[in-house]
Amino acid sequence: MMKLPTTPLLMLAATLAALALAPAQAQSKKDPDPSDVKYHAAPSPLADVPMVQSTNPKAPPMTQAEFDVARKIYFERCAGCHGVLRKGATGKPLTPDITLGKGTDYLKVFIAYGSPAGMPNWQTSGEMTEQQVDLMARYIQHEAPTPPEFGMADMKGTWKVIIPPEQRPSKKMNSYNIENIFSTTLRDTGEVALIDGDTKQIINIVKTGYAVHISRTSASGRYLFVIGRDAKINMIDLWMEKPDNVAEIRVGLEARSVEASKYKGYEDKLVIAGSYWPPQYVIMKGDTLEPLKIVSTRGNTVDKQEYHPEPRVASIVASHFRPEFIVNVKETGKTLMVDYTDLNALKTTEIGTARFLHDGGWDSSKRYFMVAANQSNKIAVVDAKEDKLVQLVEVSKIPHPGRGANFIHPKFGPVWSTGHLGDEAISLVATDPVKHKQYAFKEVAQIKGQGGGALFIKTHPKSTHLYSDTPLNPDAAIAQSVAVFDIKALDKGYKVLPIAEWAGLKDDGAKRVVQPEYNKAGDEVWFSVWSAKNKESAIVVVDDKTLKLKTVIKDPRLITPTGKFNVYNTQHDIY
Ligand code: DHE
Repeated sequence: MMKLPTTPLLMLAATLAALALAPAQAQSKKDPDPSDVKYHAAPSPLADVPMVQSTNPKAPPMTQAEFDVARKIYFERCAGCHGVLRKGATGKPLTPDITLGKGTDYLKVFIAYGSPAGMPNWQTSGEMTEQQVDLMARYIQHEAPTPPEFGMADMKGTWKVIIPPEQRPSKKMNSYNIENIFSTTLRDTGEVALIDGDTKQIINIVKTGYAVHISRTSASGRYLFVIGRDAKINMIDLWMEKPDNVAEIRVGLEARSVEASKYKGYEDKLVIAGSYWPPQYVIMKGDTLEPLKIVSTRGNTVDKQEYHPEPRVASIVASHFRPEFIVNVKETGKTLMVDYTDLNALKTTEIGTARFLHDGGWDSSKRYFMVAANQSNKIAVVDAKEDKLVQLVEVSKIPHPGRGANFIHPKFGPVWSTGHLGDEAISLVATDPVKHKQYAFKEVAQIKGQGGGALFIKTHPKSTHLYSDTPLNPDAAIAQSVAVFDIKALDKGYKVLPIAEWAGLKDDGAKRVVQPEYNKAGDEVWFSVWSAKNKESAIVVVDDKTLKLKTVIKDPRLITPTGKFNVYNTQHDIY
């Protein structure tokens, strides 16, 4: 049984916190959503990085051992929302100038009981003990320890060319249809599974970084680049008899994004990766990952023009219109158009968009990049031809598109769509400024999905279906199924496909259904059924025409599958 606070102050504050959590206190569009908070509260690899203890004499004392335990908990549970330096990110700032004034008792209540503004109830949910809550309340009154920087020497120290370019095959040495391979994230094992999209067999399980995040391809489709949360990049050559790693490097201590140059004349020439810590991006050679240029993203926010010491690099895409990478900087709300023609005289167009940039994708013409500023409830539309901001489109609560989904709407013409973490809305944003000028870059319609907790939405130019997952919805039935719409009759609502049930898993894991991904032909859709590391997971393949189950891929090696990246669709930005 959970012990309740005993001091009168704690009891009063607990009552207030409990009252504040009552349903009558409706959440505003601005409040963080609980499912979003859990989503950001994933462990950071910085938990195991040694840091210097910096004590504040005014704060309650802590021993070095206590400080180390608290620091680990902070990076495992809190840094995703409050930031590495506790200056605030999607969560509130927790620097001593703020926390010391509140005092230990007050802070303990907030940590234990949470708040209506989205702070999880760490103690009453059983995720932290009373002692741990006390430790954290004291810890956040001391100065935040700073993790080390990660510069060129550190990168070069981790850089390995496993097979040099001249020793690699000069032609494809296998009989796989490599354009239909799915690079599948095995989140908790630090691996990707390369799955043959034609035979549904696993080609290889490749060792990568910790808690792999995404895979992207080189412009030619020959190389795959996989980035782990620990900022390790693995470069996989799909021409090898058995595709495997040919180079690797660490570009920081924590990261999420990687991309390769796609502009004509620069195919397979350069790779870029963006880090959460240190806040920077690095441009590398496309055939070896040799680091060439590191650029810090520290700077001033777009709105209040205040200095932010850790603006993380979120999504990155390669422009098809210019020799540029489009780098989205989260906390400052800036989209950087990085011209890679001369790395020594780097030209960057800095576009002020909106704070909390996260994920996004191209419109169907690949001229406009649509990026979600998730806590700002906006989609920023960036014109990659003119290098300017076209529009900030107000959408619903916490848009989360993945790369989004493009289709032709009977009235509004080409639209790009996104689901939301915070509610059931699916927003359609019109993207044709020529033939449908009156609608262009407006939210022209909202349709209703199954509920909040949506992460990814997908369709394909050859399909008439639109799929929306909801893996973070608190209702298990919703988290374990997907909604599918007929694009030609959106007003008719959706059909529910019971994907997790179709997987027929032997135990009662979380079975969250996550990230629809099409095969190359655009006639089947793959879903991950994501359970804990010690439970069975699977990949369910649906026939896109009939919406019937086609195959279930099960294998003891398919542990915690999440994102899947079809080589052809990723290479050509088809979604
Ligand atoms: Fe992601 C994309 C960051 C949690 C699966 N994720 C992205 C991108 C960013 C990001 C910046 C865009 C990369 C790009 O396009 O260049 N993700 C984060 C986080 O900061 C967050 C919220 C918390 C964390 O600690 O990492 C987070 N992400 C998750 C998950 O929990 C997911 C569901 C499961 C997992 O594998 O960890 C997850 N994120 C994904 C996937 C994509 C992604 C599958 C790519 C989607 C695509 O279709 O391109």
